[in-house]
Amino acid sequence: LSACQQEHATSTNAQLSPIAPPAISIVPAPVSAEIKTGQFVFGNSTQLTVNSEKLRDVAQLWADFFNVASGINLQVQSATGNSDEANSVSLELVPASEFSSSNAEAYELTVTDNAITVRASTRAGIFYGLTSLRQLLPPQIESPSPINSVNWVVPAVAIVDEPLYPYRGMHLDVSRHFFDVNFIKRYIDILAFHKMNRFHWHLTDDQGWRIPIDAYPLLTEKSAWRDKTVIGHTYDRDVAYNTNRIGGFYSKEQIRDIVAYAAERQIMVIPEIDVPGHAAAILHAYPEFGCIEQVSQVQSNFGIFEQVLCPTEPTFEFLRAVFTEVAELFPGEYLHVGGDEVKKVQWQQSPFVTELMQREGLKDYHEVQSYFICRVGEIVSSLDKKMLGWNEILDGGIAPNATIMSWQGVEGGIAAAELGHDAIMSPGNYVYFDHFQSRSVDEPLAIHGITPLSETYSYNPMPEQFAGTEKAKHILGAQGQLWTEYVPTTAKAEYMILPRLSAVAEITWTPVNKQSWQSFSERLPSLFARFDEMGLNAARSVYAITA
Ligand code: TNX
Repeated sequence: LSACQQEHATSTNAQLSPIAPPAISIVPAPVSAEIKTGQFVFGNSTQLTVNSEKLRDVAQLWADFFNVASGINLQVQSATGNSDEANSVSLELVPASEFSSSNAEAYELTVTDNAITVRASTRAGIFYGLTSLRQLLPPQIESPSPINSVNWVVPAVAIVDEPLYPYRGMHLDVSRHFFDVNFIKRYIDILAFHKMNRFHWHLTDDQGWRIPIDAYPLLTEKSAWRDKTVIGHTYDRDVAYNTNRIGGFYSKEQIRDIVAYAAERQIMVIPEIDVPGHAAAILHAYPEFGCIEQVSQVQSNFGIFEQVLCPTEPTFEFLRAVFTEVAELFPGEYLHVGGDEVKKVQWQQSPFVTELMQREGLKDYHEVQSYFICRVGEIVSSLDKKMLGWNEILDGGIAPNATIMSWQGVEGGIAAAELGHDAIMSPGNYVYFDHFQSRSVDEPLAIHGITPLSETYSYNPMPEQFAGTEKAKHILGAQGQLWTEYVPTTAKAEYMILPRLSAVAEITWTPVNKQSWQSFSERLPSLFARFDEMGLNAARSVYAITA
């Protein structure tokens, strides 16, 4: 290795040696936690009380979770008004004007020998307080079956906490490989465990369309599947499927179920319908929305393909129908329209596009892309949603009200904020989890380089020049990405996201001056113990010997 490579190798493979576990081990680390003497012991007489009926479902969700491993059947009860009821967990919804923080996701968690109290001005805050309480319990609380050998105790502590950013997201590509409802819920559980609040669901791409649209049934009938036998070298070459038709899709009922499941866990689901590129699956079903005559297959390979939607009126009517049905399924404020990696070749071959450019005064194909996205933006606005797109939608002029997801570095996010638009930071070299996690030869197949845990942890979503300025409010937060070209199984998906997702959770929640790689490393063993209990296949790459 050259000197420069060696430096890279050591700086990106921070080796960890065993260290004494900290007294409490919460990820993401709270704003402040004052450890006291004593402990709270859960038992059969422990009560879970709510001071407002609005908290009953949040409380019940936690009781259902707690009961599984502990076997203690916590009953949710209305508070009697006597707040020092012995051996009780009290959830208290407080009027915003009387609460210590104006952050809607803030909470306070106090544990004494006699009582646990969670206070917040919102249900989300209470949920996060309970999530911290979950992480104060022994790791075995995560077990899916009853454990008799553990005392369910929590150390006395006073925690005051709130997130740094309002957008703490994780993405999943279900087009390159399809993941079933059970796994999507498991994925949402992982986010919830980390107090993440946005799930970006990449539902369409060249390799498969996963959401039914009643007005255009062929999208799923034909394009939810790819034929393994069409092309020799496919993503699926290493997977022993017992079928040559690979793929699948979610029913509308399943989608509603997932959206509700996420909402109970304070997570907004953001659907992505990727246009005008990444359109091979669309054009397989409906070739008439392309610019040239072609037979488009649902792709089985990695790459950027030429298939692109043509900016004709029938195409926009199609997209209006699609986004209308999508908007009905997803109550969240955003619709993600993709916009990434658009090849312009088929536009260049189209007399229609030449004529459109003359008519609309579009100087080049970047402006055609901008025209396309602006038209989609009008559809999205008419549905009372905000448009979210990858940073390429800045090309040729950004559409009004668009929020940018900055993946090719941070420049797109910075440019958007400079223009007064919101941005979510998702730069490939820090938060793309299809990358390798270490230089070990044992790492499974990955793409696009190496992004070790320490590298993800080192990322600060706030561009330096914005810190403390008016522009800072446009940086909504950050998001980890899992693209699944080379992620055919759920075990591998878990391996790729864990524990790098945990690092994203911490850099978006914990104040920058409280973030510490040393402290995070000390909390890792407890995190791994919890993942093990959950049966999650987390990567231990951070301990890999790679010299
Ligand atoms: C680029 S990131 C893509 C995806 C690929 C990914 C692989 C983005 C907006 N587009 O289509 O899956 O690279 O890392």
